[in-house]
Amino acid sequence: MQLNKDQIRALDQRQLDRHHHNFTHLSDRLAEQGIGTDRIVDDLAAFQVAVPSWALGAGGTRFGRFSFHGEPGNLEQKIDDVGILHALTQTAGAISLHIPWDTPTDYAAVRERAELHGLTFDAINSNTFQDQPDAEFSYKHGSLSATAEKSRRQAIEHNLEVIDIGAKLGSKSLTVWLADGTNFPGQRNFQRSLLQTEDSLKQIYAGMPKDWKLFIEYKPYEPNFYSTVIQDWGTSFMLANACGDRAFTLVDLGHHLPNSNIEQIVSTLMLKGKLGGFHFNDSKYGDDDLTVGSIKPYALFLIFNELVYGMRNNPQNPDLAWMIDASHNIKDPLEDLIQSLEAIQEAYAKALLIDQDKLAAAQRDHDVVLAQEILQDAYRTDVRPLVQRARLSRGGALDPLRAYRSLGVREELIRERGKHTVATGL
Ligand code: AFD
Ligand code: MN
Ligand code: MN
Repeated sequence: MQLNKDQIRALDQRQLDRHHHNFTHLSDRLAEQGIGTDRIVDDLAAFQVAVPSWALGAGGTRFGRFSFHGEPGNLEQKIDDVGILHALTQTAGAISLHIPWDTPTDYAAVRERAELHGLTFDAINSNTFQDQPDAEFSYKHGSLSATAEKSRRQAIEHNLEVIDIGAKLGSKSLTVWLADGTNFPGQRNFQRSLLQTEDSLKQIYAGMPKDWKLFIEYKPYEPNFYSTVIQDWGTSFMLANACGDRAFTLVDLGHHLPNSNIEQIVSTLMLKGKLGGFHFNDSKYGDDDLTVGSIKPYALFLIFNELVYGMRNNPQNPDLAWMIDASHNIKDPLEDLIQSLEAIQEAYAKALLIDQDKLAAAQRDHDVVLAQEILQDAYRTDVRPLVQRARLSRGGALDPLRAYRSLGVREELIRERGKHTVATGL
């Protein structure tokens, strides 16, 4: 299924006057504060987020999975789903694949399909947290950190193969999320695990094409509950430094212990030129993978404030790879992703409203109250007309969720694919 711009434009026709009215009202108000909207709208329109291939079906928990009808049953259909998201939101211009779940059979066909939807292939992900049916050696006791040399070798080879697959599709980066760790004290030697991991990552790094980047994710617990080898940003940062200039830390919003100051982590990494990518989601307790902005929208805004600051002031940090990493147990995955994309755009728009010069002056004057007012004034602004204008400028829908429903997208997908297809993924 593919949506075209005429369908979307026709649908929006009746809402256009209202949008123009709201936009003019907001830009007049912002103009009074000396804030121009043109640049903000351009920045928003240029902002593209990759959608993970593993978030297009129903997720699940260890207790069960409630299937969602019309799920994509193969890679081509996953690309179609992201194409639908991109047509509506104009901010999902890339897909992030996970191997072996998404190993292509026909590369030319897969590339062509992506081009048709205007999509590129973002960071590609390896999987050494599951044993594959045809695997010779098990990851039960670790993969890149494994004491067993054969498991470790197999995990390194897998990552090298993933790089080859990504290169054929035009990806330019590899994301490694390492589940390795232990469940009980004494189970393994911490130092040995870390050294093995560093050595494995260096071998993977050496196998990347020279224009590729390596992103190293961290996470404090799960699936292991006593220790995780790459447990925090410091460990990831240390490993990225050990690998080289093209290795970076990847921040996943759900991979922190409760109440961690993620915006400060972002700020430190950008100062050091080592923030490579971002996985957006939201969380109440742990790696909950909930819809972006559904639990802590103010924290998301504060994170974007640091991202905007870093993008303006830290040329030592490369352009970031923006990705969503969420999972959907009870929502239509595409609706959930539309909500996530909207929340990301809103938080970014609000951060762009912050008057950085005024904030710096308030900080210099130790005017704590004014500094808070500056942040919260931006946060309280309803920026939706700006986000809508950015979408409109690229041919997207004024209200993507409403468009998705009135175009009957899910119904059409069920008609095409049937009720019982199951997407591979988490
Ligand atoms: C799991 C991990 C991590 C990773 C994703 C894909 O927690 O977030 O990015 O799998 O490998 O969700
Ligand atoms: Mn992640
Ligand atoms: Mn996660």
